[in-house]
Amino acid sequence: MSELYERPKSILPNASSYCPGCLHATATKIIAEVIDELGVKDKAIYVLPVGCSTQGLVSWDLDIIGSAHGRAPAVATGIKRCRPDCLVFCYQGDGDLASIGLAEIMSAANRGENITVIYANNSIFGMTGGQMAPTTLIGQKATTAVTGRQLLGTGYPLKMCELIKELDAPRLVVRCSLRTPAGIKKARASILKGFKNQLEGKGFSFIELLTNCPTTWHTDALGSLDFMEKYTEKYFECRTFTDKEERFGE
Ligand SMILES: Cc1ncc(C[n+]2csc(CCOP(=O)(O)OP(=O)(O)O)c2C)c(N)n1
Ligand code: SF4
Ligand SMILES: [Mg+2]
Repeated sequence: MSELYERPKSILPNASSYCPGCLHATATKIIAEVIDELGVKDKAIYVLPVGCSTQGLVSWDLDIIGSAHGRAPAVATGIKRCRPDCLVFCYQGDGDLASIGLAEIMSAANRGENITVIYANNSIFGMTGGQMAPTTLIGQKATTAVTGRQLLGTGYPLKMCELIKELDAPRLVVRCSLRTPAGIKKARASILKGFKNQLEGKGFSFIELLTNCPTTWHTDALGSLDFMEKYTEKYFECRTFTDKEERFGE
């Protein structure tokens, strides 16, 4: 094993407790790889949200601070303003960021805070057992939408990149899918760019990662990848929405 794979320094040797096939684990790994590549392990601070991404607590060998549900961008704002030398990032799910935390993410993005937000969109409240999220697809089943989400009464699934790209302040707004190796490579490069933007003082970066939840989607790992290809990626377009080189405010 060790000949084939070297564990990133920013990852703890603990076994991950994500469900089998969960792409949160892939995101955890590439974020750690990027932190290693930039050599910023000792000054990285992860702002912990609520949801399955809290597994970062036992996965990353980083400084970590908890925040109330959805409030991670506000907490990250405070930390970054006090400790501008640190790399401050959020890794939030769609229930956390696009539902209860919608005000915090939009406000932090609009202020052009010099932080990096990585957003794992699996179109469901995973940790709590599969309730409908703002991102749940039309027709997708959830415990609170047993026959599938209906347009009338719940509206369209929220597209966070498309909302945030309308603001003038963000420097980077990009959506990638972790379904394929090419998508993972693009996601890794985007996270690297988002962290570099922060280290160079450029301002707010938002990287959305399309992920899965085999457990609450009631499928196996491969079935969840099929679902992503057939449905998730058809609705949530993977592309770069904003990529500005200049610093916000200059
Ligand atoms: C104030 C508050 N409301 C509700 C909850 C319950 N809760 C825990 S995780 C979660 C949803 C997380 O979903 P998401 O952000 O999509 O993350 P995922 O688990 O899907 O990765 C909710 C509603 C809570 N912990 N605190
Ligand atoms: S419940 Fe879903 S999102 Fe959470 S660890 Fe399991 S598969 Fe991943
Ligand atoms: Mg989710």
